[in-house]
Amino acid sequence: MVKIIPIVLLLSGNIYGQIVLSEILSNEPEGRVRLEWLEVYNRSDLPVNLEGYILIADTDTNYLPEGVFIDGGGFAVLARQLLPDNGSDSFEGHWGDSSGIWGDSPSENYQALDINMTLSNGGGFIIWADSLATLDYVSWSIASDDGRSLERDDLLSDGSDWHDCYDSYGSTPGRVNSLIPDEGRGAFTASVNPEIITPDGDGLDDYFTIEIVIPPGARLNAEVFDETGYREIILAEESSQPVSLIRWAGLDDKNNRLKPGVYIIAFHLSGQKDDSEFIPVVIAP
Ligand SMILES: [Ca+2]
Ligand SMILES: [Ca+2]
Repeated sequence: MVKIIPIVLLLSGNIYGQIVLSEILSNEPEGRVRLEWLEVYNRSDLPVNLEGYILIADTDTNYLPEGVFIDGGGFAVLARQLLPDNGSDSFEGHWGDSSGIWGDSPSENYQALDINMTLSNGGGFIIWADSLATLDYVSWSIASDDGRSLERDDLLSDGSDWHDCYDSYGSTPGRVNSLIPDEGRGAFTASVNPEIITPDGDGLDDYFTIEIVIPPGARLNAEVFDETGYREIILAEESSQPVSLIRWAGLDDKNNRLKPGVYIIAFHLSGQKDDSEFIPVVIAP
């Protein structure tokens, strides 16, 4: 009797090691509850079946269900509460279109499923495994900013570091993670271009372009003072945007054009980092 080797079954099995943990949101936005989630990434070119994988989050162990495939190069979100339950908060309600159904809008174009887990803000760990071995592991011991995720620096590197999300939305579920700015991890930089403006409406040097990078979790105040120390305008107040671009045309807080002269733009950082920077600028006649 000829023995038939089930090659097809072998090919359709899991490709272990291709799925990595890519993002974690443990500190829910605005003090809400049940909104924790984590994201995994398929770094192979082929669809991967999640069946057979095991997720351990602190004391909760989950065996991933049958029938869920992640496309090659695709993401999946494992959410504590994917869909609303009797009007409860849900991942779909916060990061989707709030229809109560997952997958019915362009913002829901990736796999998402419910998982049994509670992620502590201030510290915890997640293990991604199969029945044979731990495949990936991440832990955290400092609470991130409200609603700000932790992201893997490099999806293709096994031992990658992680960083607080730099995206202005605070997280990037189902899509590529935010990049650490060129200025570097934890950097605080402010630059103004040009340093002299001629706000006469000729389209040339009519406004300052102010670029600011702050560490995720910090708060920025940016104010403009005249030479006597009088505050003319607030350009940013308690802003938590890690990367921001402000255009200022030399107007005060009542929208009046400031008289020609030297002004100081003061940047103050608070929260996760305290720091200040002062940049003199000139409004020419
Ligand atoms: Ca929906
Ligand atoms: Ca992401």
